[in-house]
Order: sequence, then C-alpha cells, then structure tokens
Amino acid sequence: MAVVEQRALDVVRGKVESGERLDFEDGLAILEADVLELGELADSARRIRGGTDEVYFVQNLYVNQTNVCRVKCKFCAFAATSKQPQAYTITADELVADVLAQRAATGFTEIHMVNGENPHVDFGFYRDTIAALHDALPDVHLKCYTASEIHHMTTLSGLTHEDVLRELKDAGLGSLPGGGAEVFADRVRRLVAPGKESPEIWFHVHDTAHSLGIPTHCTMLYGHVETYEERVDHILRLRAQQDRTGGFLAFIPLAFHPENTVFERRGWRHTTGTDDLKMLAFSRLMLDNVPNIKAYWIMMGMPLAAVALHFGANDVQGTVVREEIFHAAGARTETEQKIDELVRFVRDAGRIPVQRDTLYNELHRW
Ligand code: V47
Repeated sequence: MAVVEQRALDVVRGKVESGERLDFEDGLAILEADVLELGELADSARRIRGGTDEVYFVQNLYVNQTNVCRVKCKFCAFAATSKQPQAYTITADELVADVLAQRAATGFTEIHMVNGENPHVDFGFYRDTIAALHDALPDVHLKCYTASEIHHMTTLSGLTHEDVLRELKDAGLGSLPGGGAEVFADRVRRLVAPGKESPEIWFHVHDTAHSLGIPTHCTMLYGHVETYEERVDHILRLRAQQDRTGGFLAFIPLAFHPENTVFERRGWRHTTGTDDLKMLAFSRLMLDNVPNIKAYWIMMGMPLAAVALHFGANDVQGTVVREEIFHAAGARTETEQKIDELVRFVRDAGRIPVQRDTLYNELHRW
C-alpha cells in the first residue's frame, strides 16, 4: 500500500481506537485501502463498540406476492410488466396457503416479503395480506415491504406514509426490510433507477416508521455505476438518520448481480470478493451507530460469508427458504441453509452461533 494511503488508514485506526467518529475522508481512505488491512480494523471497531463473538442468524421464509412493477429499475431482473408471461400476482389466500404449506415442512420465525410496485392493486390488497398472514401465523414476525412499496401504497390510496404504516402495523406488520435505498446520489439514481422515489421519500418512510415504533433495516446496492464518493455519501446519510431516530436494526450491503439486466448486455460482471469484503468493513467502520452488519450469504455464498465474519459482519441473515430477486439476476448460491449448516459454518469461523428473532432477541445458542 502506498505511503499516503497507509497514513490515511493510520488516522482511521487512531480514531477507531479513541472512539472518534469517522468522516467523509476516512470513508474514502477505507475504500481505497488494501483489503487485508481492513479485516482486523473492522473487527476491532466491532469489538471496541461492544461486539462479542456471537454471530446471529434468523430462521426465515422469503415470499414475493407479485413481481408486477411500475418502476423500470435497470438493475432489476425480478420485475415484470403485467403483459409479460412471467408476471404473477397471487391473492392473500393463495399466499397464506403457500406459507402454511411451507410451515408444515420447516419452521420459521420471520416472513420477509418484498414485491414489485404493482399498479393494478389497491392498498386493501396489501393491508388484507398482512392481516391474513398475521391471522394465520400470529407468532411469526412480518418483515414486509420496502420504503418504495410503502410510498407506492400512498400513491394508490391518497393516504400519508403515517396512515399507511399505522394501518399496516395495526394489521400485524412488524418491521420493514431495507430495500429501495439503492444509492442515494441523484446522478446514480438517474442512471439506474430513474422512475424510483427520491431519497428524501425513502428517508421519510423510515423516519415515520421509527417514530411509530416500527424498526427497519437499511441497505446499499453497490457495484454498478457508483463512485467511492457516492458510497461514502450514502452511508453518511444513513448514519445521520440513525442519529435522529435510532430505528435501524441492521445494515445489509447488497452486491449488484447483473444477469438478465441491461448491464449484463453491456458486459458488466459480478462484484469481486475483495469489493464485497471491503464494503462490509467500510460499513462496520462508518456506521458506528448501527449495531448489526449482515453478510448476506445468499448473495456472496457461504465461503465468503465466513470470511466476512472477520471483516465486521456479525449476522449471516437467515435460513432464507426460497429467494427470487438475486437468483433472477444470476446468483448461483443455494436458496436454503439448514440450521445445522449455519451452526457449523459459524463455529468453523471461530464464532458462537446464536439463533435470533427479527428484533435480535436470542432464541437459542450453540
Ligand atoms: O431494493 C434488486 C436489490 C432490493 C438486484 O432488509 C438487487 O434484511 C443486486 O429489500 N442485484 C430488494 N441487488 C431486496 C431487499 C432486501 C434484501 C435482503 C435483505 C434485506 C433486509 C432486504 O434488492 C432492491 C435492490 O436494492 N436488488 N435487483 C440485483 N440485480
């Protein structure tokens, strides 16, 4: 590593050790550093801020009720228009029947559901789905609908973010997943997701959710057209939101998968393992106020996720039975890990496996 880069990283190390907050320049220094320098630094930041050897996972089920979407995000291989042959929208009853059949085969404590922004349904479709799921499985936490979908429900209904979130919470919604954030910089949004709501709206939904006692997650979709500066800007905006409301449970860096998107036709490739590890270390170091950083194995595969546990991650997400968004875009990973396998993999990385619920309460430890 060049002398200048080493000096900048020494400044970062000094700040981490003395508990000083990292700034924009520090963020750039981290992203420009040698990846091997970052593992130990991110891991020690995690420990200095109270982290232990525990690594969390949740037993969850992924479902998608509709892939029909009005927004044409260029990075997405999941969405369809209602005229395309692969388009689907299933009713609340069909979804509940599917989920109950799945429950008979395998246990789960969380349902994770994200969808397209379907313009052909109304708000009742979403509210009744949450109510039906909650009625059928009252003990299962419903982590459903990204901020983009919540905003879509306000345009369908004329209600405010607060009204929509209150109604969904009353129906049984537990928390929101972190999707829809992509990269907040206007330049990037114009290029990859011109039809998507503005970052201000994304933040307003999360701000409102937190004020109503609905915890949420946050993400960044990296590895496409964004610069390092735009990554730092994104993470600092999330950190500022967390300072204000404190409702983010976890951050999940999402690596761009190009297959079946316009970017594949332009010759784009998957992110490298080096970039994935860097992003995890970067987010752990910069997000000093978000307790959990997830190494999403469905995206990076189990072997790299094991290494990620030494780069600042303390959560491997879940058993994830069925996943469509990343697999539509070329993920070759499996869609499910059995608990035994997650336990073996966490232990093998020298950590203590802890099964959690969505809110990070411990359910079982090995
Ligand atoms: O917003 C879509 C991303 C998100 C691609 O909160 C893609 O725990 C990579 O919300 N390559 C939706 N990423 C999924 C989501 C999510 C996923 C995992 C964990 C959590 C959580 C939430 O998926 C979208 C977008 O950022 N995405 N297409 C793609 N080709």
